[in-house]
Amino acid sequence: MSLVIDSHSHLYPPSYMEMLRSRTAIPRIDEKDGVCFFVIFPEEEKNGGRPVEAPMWSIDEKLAAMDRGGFDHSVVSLGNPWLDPVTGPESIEWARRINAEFAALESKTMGRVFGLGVLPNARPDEAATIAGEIAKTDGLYGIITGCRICGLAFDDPALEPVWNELSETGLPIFVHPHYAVAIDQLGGFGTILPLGIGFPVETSIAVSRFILSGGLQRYPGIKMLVAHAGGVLPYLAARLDVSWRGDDEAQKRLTELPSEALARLWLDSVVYHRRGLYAAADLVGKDRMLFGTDHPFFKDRPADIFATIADAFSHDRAMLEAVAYENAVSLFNLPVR
Ligand code: 5CU
Repeated sequence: MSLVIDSHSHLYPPSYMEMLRSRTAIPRIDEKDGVCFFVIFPEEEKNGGRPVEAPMWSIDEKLAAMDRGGFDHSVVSLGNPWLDPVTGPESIEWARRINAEFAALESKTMGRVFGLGVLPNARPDEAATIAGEIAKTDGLYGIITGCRICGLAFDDPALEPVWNELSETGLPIFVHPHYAVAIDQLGGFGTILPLGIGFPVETSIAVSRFILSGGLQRYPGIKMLVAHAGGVLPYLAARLDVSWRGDDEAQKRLTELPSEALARLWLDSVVYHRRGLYAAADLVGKDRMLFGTDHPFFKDRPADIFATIADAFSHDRAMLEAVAYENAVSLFNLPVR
């Protein structure tokens, strides 16, 4: 393999960790007997949270994990729930601060780590302004967002300034879950059901709402990368098509099959098994899948995560190279030879 790029990798910079430490509501960091605990999900409120570990915040630990996995580069983004806990002008200030920190990662790591920016939890026109600033910032290669922007669902007409800016600038947007869905039905097993089922369904709903509103048709310049191999979309795309065919109103908003629009997304490879990888590759094709690890979450050894894709695509060298690095270079326009 010429190169390997991990396109799904998170970091909580120390400034953000400080902000979590100052909070009493979730998301927050609690300290008990000198140990810090990360409490960002409702389930963690009940079980006391997870110990804060250096890979969550340390760029040196990130580089060490990349070395262990054999990854040349990573595209690193702020972890969930991003700037959701701060609103208005405070959120704008945080967005500029965090974006400057992520922009500096490339030079700090001698070009191994490339940063994504974040949008503030503010008014859509303000978020659009920050998106424009990110597009002009050296060292930032896209943005990460949750499944709502400025608290709004992706099909909300108020978000048009944001979509317009992303389409005009061609700044890639990485869509990632945090809140899960049907959370009242997912309790009782720690974070297994929220993370295992609620997360991918949350992402799938957000992206489907954007597609069904005709968003990708109105804004053809939008480059949307979807976390966790597109959630349940690779499996359910044909079902969306069947439902769309039976709805005249839906066909006015979106004038192509949902699966045709879905095929213009980019998906990461964070699905952990070959059947999932094949379904994702079948939906978007060879040029739109990107290798990712989700570091620092889950404890699978990074090299094993890459081995899963290497094994799944061992019969197709061109596909493996595309997923391992070529697609990341072209989607994010990374300065990698
Ligand atoms: O699976 C994931 O993506 C995550 C995540 O993003 N954040 C987290 O706390 N656990 C798992």
